[in-house]
Amino acid sequence: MAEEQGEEFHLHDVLVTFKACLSQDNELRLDEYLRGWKALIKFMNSLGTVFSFVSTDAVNKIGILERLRKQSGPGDPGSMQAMVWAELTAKRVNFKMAPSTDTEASGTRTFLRLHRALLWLRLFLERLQNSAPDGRTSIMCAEAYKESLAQHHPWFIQKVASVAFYTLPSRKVFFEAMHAGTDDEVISLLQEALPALTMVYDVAQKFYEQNDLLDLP
Ligand code: 1PX
Repeated sequence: MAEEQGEEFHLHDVLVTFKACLSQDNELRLDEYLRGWKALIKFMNSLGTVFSFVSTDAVNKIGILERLRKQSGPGDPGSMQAMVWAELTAKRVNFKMAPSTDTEASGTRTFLRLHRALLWLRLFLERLQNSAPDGRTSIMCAEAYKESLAQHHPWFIQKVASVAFYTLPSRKVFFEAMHAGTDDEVISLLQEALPALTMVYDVAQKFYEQNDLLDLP
């Protein structure tokens, strides 16, 4: 389990947490997954308030999943797969309509929103890792967004997001904010973090695909 170091974001914490997400038989541990997301939000918040509309939604979704975790019984294995099966069995997953309140939202559709965002993160970090010192984070972020989350967002959110990307700090500031040492050290940590993120993403993607859950409203 990652011991978070004070209030500062450390890229290493995220790596450790996402590495701990999968059990040997590929059960995705929700508590670790949510801990990883919380560290990422901490990072995003350290970049400034322009991103508050993004972090408010992500924090809200983490909150929904945490509440469901607290409500689960003592025999619950705490995995994403167990949560989804339990909700499908109890007919708690709405295949037709988006929830009108947070309490109505199933864990299954809420997890899917974070899962889609994890693809954005993966594509963004891949670009960051391969970028030249003068690479523009706003472009990397926008390209990654276009290939992932944008496909699920309505037009006006896409517009707001595309404006917000221009306010992103430079690659240099980004690297410093990760608190992982020199540029080369940040890059080698990213090289280690990406396969861990990818494994977590792939396990969830396959599970949602096999169970026809990728388009939940
Ligand atoms: C080491 C680098 C770390 C960078 C960490 C950044 C963390 C990013 C977290 C992004 C979380 C986004 C969650 C979005 C979930 C979502 O798609 N929600 C929408 C749909 O929800 P609904 O319940 O209605 O079906 C909702 O409409 C969301 C709106 C908020 C806008 C989302 C714009 C996403 C842009 C992502 C890029 C973030 C750039 C941060 C750079 C650090």
